[in-house]
Amino acid sequence: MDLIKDGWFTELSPLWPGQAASLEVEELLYHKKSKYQDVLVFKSKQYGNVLVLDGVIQCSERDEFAYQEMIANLPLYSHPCPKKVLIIGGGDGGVAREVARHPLVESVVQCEIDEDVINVAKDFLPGMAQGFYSPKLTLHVGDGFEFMMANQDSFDVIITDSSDPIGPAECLFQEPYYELLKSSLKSDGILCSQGECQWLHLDLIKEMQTFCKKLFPVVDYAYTCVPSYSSGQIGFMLCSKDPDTNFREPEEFLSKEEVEDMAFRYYNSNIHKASFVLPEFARKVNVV
Ligand code: SPD
Repeated sequence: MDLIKDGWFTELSPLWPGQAASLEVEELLYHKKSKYQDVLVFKSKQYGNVLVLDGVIQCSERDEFAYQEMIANLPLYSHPCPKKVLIIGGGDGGVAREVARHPLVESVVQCEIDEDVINVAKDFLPGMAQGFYSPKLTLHVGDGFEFMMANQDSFDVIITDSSDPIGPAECLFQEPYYELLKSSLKSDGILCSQGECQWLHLDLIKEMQTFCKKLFPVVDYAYTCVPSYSSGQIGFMLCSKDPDTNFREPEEFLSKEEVEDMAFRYYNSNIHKASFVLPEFARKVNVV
């Protein structure tokens, strides 16, 4: 299938039947099959460089911060002392960039299976790939399941920055994966995972919340707005092993000056709190 036709990239997927968004392409920068997936990078007319895996947009330079700041900082600011963090996936480096600059984080381990994505990000998405150069980061190219099985009771926070639940990432949206996340977290650990879109995947979100509730005393769901993602929105599943966690009240409320010092472009403490308030159509079918 031609991903780029007549100068436009169109994002077609069975995950959003009957709809597709397009971005106008200025230049094709990279297109190859890695060992795991089809990897495409193009320079768009309005969204900067765009990374596409198996035909689905993963990030654009224009709006990536709305995703990376939220998936990283919602769990980090919900934990009293997030010293040791594991990132599963996140091959573009944007989540590592966000986690590494949190003042309380001492070490970050990232486990990404596809080395080609890491290299493509270093070449074409330097603003995101800066995460890979943090002295706090240890990068492990390999399978997240195997890594966590070998590293039990180890992390304060685990972030899963995955692609969508079709193909290689499907298992990351299922109960056995969450059981493994639980056993890799310390006794008061917190996880935050890419949690799909309320407009597209409410049934999946509800199913995930149901098994998460069996595993964790505290489960919640937040979302952010990302124009380049299908339906413009994406959510996060958050779970804590500590029954006293309240995701809706950040451990630290940042002043305007602190937000400016951190150079956040999306995250602040009010949006942290507000991101858990769901529209009625979603709230009423969710179990949290
Ligand atoms: N529908 C697209 C979901 C992509 C989620 N992962 C994004 C990776 C950004 N670091």
